[in-house]
Amino acid sequence: MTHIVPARPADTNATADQLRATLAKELTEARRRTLWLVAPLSDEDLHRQHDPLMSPILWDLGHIAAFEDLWLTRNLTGRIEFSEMPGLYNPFEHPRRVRGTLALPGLGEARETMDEIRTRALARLETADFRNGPRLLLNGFVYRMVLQHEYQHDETILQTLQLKRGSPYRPVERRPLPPPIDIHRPGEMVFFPGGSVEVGTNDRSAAYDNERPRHQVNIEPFWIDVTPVTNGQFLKFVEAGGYRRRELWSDEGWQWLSEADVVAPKHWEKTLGGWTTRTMDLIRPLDPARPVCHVCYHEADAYAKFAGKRLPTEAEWETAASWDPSAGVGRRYPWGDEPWNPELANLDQSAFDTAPVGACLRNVSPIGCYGMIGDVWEWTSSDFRGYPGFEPFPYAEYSEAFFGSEYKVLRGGSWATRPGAVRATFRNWDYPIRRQIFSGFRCARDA
Ligand code: AVJ
Ligand code: FE
Repeated sequence: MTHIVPARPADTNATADQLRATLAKELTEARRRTLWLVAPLSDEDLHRQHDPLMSPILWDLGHIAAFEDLWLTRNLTGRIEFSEMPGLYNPFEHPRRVRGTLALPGLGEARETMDEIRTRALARLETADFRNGPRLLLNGFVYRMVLQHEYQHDETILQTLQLKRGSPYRPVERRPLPPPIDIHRPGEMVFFPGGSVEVGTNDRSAAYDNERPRHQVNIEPFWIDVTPVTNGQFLKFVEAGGYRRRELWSDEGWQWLSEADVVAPKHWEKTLGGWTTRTMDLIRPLDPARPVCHVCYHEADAYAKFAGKRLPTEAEWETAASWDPSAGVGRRYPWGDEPWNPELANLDQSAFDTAPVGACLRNVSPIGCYGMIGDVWEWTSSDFRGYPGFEPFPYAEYSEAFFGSEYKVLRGGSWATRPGAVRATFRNWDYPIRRQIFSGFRCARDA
């Protein structure tokens, strides 16, 4: 009697090999980028704590490698014994403000450790089973989690470099940006008629736990700005005494303002010739066409009140960014499901600046909002909380530990975000007083 072996789909191995090759290539590319960003830095710049809010860059490098070791070699199949590695590079054991006092290795030693961990991770990848393994490995999820972790720390490093002490950071090279375009009136809005939409995702191959599950929400009709609020618009708020008008600020915002002693967005400076802004080593006269950047939630909220508007909720933001009313589906990106390229949005760091709003003509959502992905993270009015039915996966310290009313959600990524780390459903969060992030906003209004 012939033994009938159930046929395996012919491409099973080929597909797994392809996935292995793709992931290996992405890991290599991610590391090349990280090292490219830090290449111009001296040993002193790498070890220094440039700001109490930020780690020494060497800590980020060691932490990137330790996280990779934890997830891609030690935790890959067995049960997850700890969710963050113990020791020097555990973020919970050592808050950012004290990381300058840790005994961090030199760059040479750090790079040896990074290489050694990478070699083991790549060797282990060769035998990874993406189909029958634990959920962590299914479809290669854990590799994309580790990749996104490195991408996110690249943006963290760029925040540090924007705050750098001593001589400003000078990038090795800058990708050119599209010229300004004169088709949108500042503050112009589009209408969404309301109704039942879906937000979030059920994807388990790349999405974070906080993006799941996909769920229905009922949205009231609303208006939302076609572009992020520009420097030109925000300057009107500054010049109208916005920072001194109590009635524009929430109690919490006013409290922050009285302690912070702030009169304009971070990195704006008033000179005899007018306001200037600085991005890394580039100081220029305030460009009215670029999105305002480095504002905290309270400044965004006060501006919105000044303009007779409000901030969007994150469900409104996601609807405006990705909901296609005619198809009744959400897109991965405003422009569709096509993977990012430099013409679609200002992402991926190498421009080292924001672009004029609306300049990426294809960066438009079905309802007509421009620039929802890239340039600046956009503050929403929503607290960072789990969606209905949220389940922590694979570790509670990524998202769940931060749920509650302390953090506000930001959406859409910035010029400093790597494309693999953002999509219409991606949720970022920070304290409402924070301005070190590449953060701006757009406004909404009730119908
Ligand atoms: C998602 C940007 C808020 O930096 O705290 C990095 C990302 N989590 N390592 C952060 C993160 C663990 C996280 N944010
Ligand atoms: Fe981290």
